Amino acid sequence: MLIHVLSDAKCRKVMSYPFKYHDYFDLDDTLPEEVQMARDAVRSWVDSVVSPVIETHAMEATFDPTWFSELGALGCFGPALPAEDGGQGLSETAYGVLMRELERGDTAIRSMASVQGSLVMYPIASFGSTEQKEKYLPRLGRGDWIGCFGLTEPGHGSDPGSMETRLQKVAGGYKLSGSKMWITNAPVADVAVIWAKKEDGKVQGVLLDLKKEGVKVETISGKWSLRASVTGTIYMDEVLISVDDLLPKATGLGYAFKCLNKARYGIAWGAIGAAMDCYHTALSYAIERHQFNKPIASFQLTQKKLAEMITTISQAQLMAFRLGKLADQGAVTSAQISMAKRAHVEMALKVAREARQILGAMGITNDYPVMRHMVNLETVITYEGTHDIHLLITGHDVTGLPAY
Ligand code: TGC
Ligand code: FAD
Repeated sequence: MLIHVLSDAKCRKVMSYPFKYHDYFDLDDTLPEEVQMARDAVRSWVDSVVSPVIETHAMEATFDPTWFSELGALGCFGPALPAEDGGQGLSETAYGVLMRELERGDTAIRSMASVQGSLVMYPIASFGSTEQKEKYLPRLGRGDWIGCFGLTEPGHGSDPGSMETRLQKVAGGYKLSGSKMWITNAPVADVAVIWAKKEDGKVQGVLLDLKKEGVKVETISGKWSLRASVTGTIYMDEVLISVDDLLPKATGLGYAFKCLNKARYGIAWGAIGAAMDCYHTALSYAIERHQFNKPIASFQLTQKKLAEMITTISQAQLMAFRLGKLADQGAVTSAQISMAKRAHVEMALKVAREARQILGAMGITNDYPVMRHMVNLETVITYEGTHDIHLLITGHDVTGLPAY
């Protein structure tokens, strides 16, 4: 049943619809009880802790650092990793559902979890030594330490294989030199997973303590998007690296891409959360807002927008649940993940733009979450592989011919 308690068009906090209205095919009912409980805990945290303050944080380009430990306590960092690796031992589907819930709040929150869990904990758990796992994973899982992932460079984004960051062999280890740009959380991180080329031309994953001599981190300012997330540039000037800091099983660019598969999978689910929040807001507003003495929801053109929004959201939800099933069976391909990441981010952006129109002038304000989601999604359509790169990955997969 819809709940209509909205007295002031500017007050979104009182708008409340049962979740069923965003889950048209009752897909969440198919989740095991433990996953529904984890989802409810994260949803409740987002609604009570994030949503009341996120507009202010986004306007001021800040975030609450206590969110890291709270996300850790909620099990949002690597939920599908085994408990001994700092995770929760949940399914890949559960991981996706939690990312969807976080991104209902804000992309920045989901990004915190994506980077920590999929881009830092996952490579340590999968390619790290026993000592590295023991040192980092419990702390990262709890959110006591913050990690970041450095693949992109100022001159090399879509083409990380041309990276210039170098690992040079010296007595007692290696010297690491180069720079990594657009690195989520770098300014607040303790450790970075850095991808660098060795003298033999092979790409190597390295664990870099960001307090080491020779490391400098600068915050990137002036972002119109992902404003509640901090992004930085990491400069490395002949930083001494011990052999023990190399991820022993991460030699080859493909290992960096394996991490991206995990994070892109989370984005494929997360973008749906942003779309659901925009749809929810637009539906509530359209029913309450009157023009020509009628709710604007009674006009066919508004209904077309709303009906198409929930149709495309439902299509994405169905694809995400199938993707989750394949991931749980260990059968998902990186090309399937690319297709879902691309399609769902595009869907979410379209939903956000339509929702913004339904809200009229109010749609451009921070009284509603729509414009914030919309500008966040402009980052999501670019990071973790741009919209066009994912199209080319699908093209490569179906033709066997790379067009990069
Ligand atoms: P290519 O020659 O095709 O491949 C090199 C090696 O990697 C293997 N490989 C993969 N392995 C696993 N999963 C994948 N998705 C893989 N893609 C490729 C490949 O088999 C090969 O292995 P081997 O053993 O034969 O050497 O590589 P390429 O250099 O031609 O590049 C292809 C392309 C364009 C698809 C790739 O470079 C790409 O995906 N570019 C996009 C870069 C990107 O996504 N960067 C993301 C940076 S991290 C980020 O944005 C974090 S945002 C964090 C947040 O949420 O806040
Ligand atoms: P470019 O590669 O320069 O691309 C520019 C345009 O050219 C795009 O439209 C692209 O699709 C197109 N293009 C490029 N090559 C081709 C081609 N072969 N065919 C057709 N078109 C092509 N990176 C990290 O390593 N770690 C992070 O934590 C991280 N966080 C980020 C956070 C934010 C807020 C942002 C905005 C980015 C982040 N990134 C991170 C970087 C992100 O992954 C890159 O921005 C992305 O991979 C694209 O690289 P680029 O920006 O250099 O664009």
